[in-house]
Parts: sequence; C-alpha cells; structure tokens
Amino acid sequence: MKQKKTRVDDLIKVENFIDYNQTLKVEDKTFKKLMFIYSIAIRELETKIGILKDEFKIFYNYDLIDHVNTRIKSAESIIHKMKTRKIQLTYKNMIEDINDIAGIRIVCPLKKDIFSIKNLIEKIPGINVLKEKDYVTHPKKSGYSSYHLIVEVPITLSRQNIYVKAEIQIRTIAMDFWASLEHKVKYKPEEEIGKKASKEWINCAKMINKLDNKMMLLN
Ligand code: 0O2
Repeated sequence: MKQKKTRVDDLIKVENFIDYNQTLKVEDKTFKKLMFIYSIAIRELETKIGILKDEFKIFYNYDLIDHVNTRIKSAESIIHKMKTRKIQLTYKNMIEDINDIAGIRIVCPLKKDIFSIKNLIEKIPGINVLKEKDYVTHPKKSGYSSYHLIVEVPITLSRQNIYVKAEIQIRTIAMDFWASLEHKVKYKPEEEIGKKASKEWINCAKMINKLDNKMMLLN
C-alpha cells in the first residue's frame, strides 16, 4: 500500500494563530521549530545543487553554476506577505500559502544554462516540482526575469521523513545584477519611485536581456 507523505503541517500543531507582537517579532516556539525545518530543506537543496556545480566543473570542465545564495524569509516579510494577500495569520495558512519561506537562488553565466539547470533539478530523485514560473521566456512587466520552481524536498528527522516546500530562483549573472538592485530601489521600498525612474528600470532590464542573448551567441 502507498504510504501517505508526511508534510510540515502533519508534524506541528498548525491550527494556532501566529503569535506576533506589534513590532512584528514572532515569539512563538512553533515558529522557531518551523524555521528550523525550513533551514534543513535549504541545507538539503544547497548540498544537491553544490554537487551539480562541482560535477559539471570536474567532469565536463564547464561552470554551469556561478554561485548559489540561500535565505530564510524573515518573520516580518512572511507576515507582511500574508497581510497583503489578506490571509488569516495561522501556521497552517503560512505553510500552505507562502511558498518561498525557504529560498535558494542559483546564478549561472548564460541564459541557456538556466534551462539546463532546471531540467537537471527536475531529475534529482526525491525532489518534486510543484509549480514553475518562466519569467525568462516571459519577463514580468517590471522587466524581472528569472526561472522559478516551487519544489518539495524530503528531509530526515529522528522520527520521520517530511516533505518541505522551497522556492528555487534560477537567473543569469546579468539578471541577478539587475534584480538585486531593483529589489532594493523599486520592488521593496514603500515609496513609489516615480514613472520616469520606473521606465528607466524597465529599459535597463531590456538592455540586460539583449546582453544575455548576445553573450549566449558569443559563447
Ligand atoms: P522577497 O523579499 O524577495 O522574498 P507564489 O506564491 O510562489 O505563487 P509569489 O511568491 O507571490 O508567488 O510571486 P513570484 O512572482 O513567484 O515572486 C516571488 C519572488 O520573486 C519575490 O518574492 C521576489 O524575490 C522575486 N520577484 C518577483 N517579482 C520581482 C520584481 O519585479 N523585481 C525583483 N527584484 N524581484 C521580483 P517576494 O516575497 O515578493 O519578496
């Protein structure tokens, strides 16, 4: 008989409301336990992606992956996202609806590498792809370009194996340069930056896209 997969919400009493105070600091022990579980998912993914990076270098003398960054979404950012989406602040909703609490970003040299990496990730045993967003073929209105995968990663705890969700973003060095700056200046700040500046950011994204295409031809 097929065994039911254990997920994070089977492990922890998740019906509870998230216990946070006015300064948006989460005090609850449940929150700490959950963040620990997400951090293990990141470690697992980082190891698997690191193996791919080294394998390509050693076996094929090719730098498929330039570097990898990881992060756990801050309590403030999780709560802000839930409030913006008008989601009731329970752990169950947090686990079900916020897909990018565990996040890993893979930065590669060329545009074509993005699709090679995506195909390789899809073949890693145990990793299930739940959702894909191809902002490389279809950039966002803002000009943002990256390939997003929402995956489930199996992690091993002393009493059981559980599946944890994580977001993988794959982008080129040039896309990463644009997105990192735009994230600080335009995407996140509360204040709008104005129409003219906004257009300039979109133009820069278009230039980056042209550059990426040219670099691919040169290579
Ligand atoms: P932060 O602070 O970076 O974590 P989903 O729930 O997965 O279906 P989601 O997460 O609402 O959908 O949307 P999406 O489009 O997949 O975007 C997820 C992340 O991509 C964002 O996370 C950003 O990190 C990045 N991103 C999306 N659009 C832009 C953009 O226009 N500019 C930049 N610089 N980054 C972008 P968060 O949680 O919004 O923010």
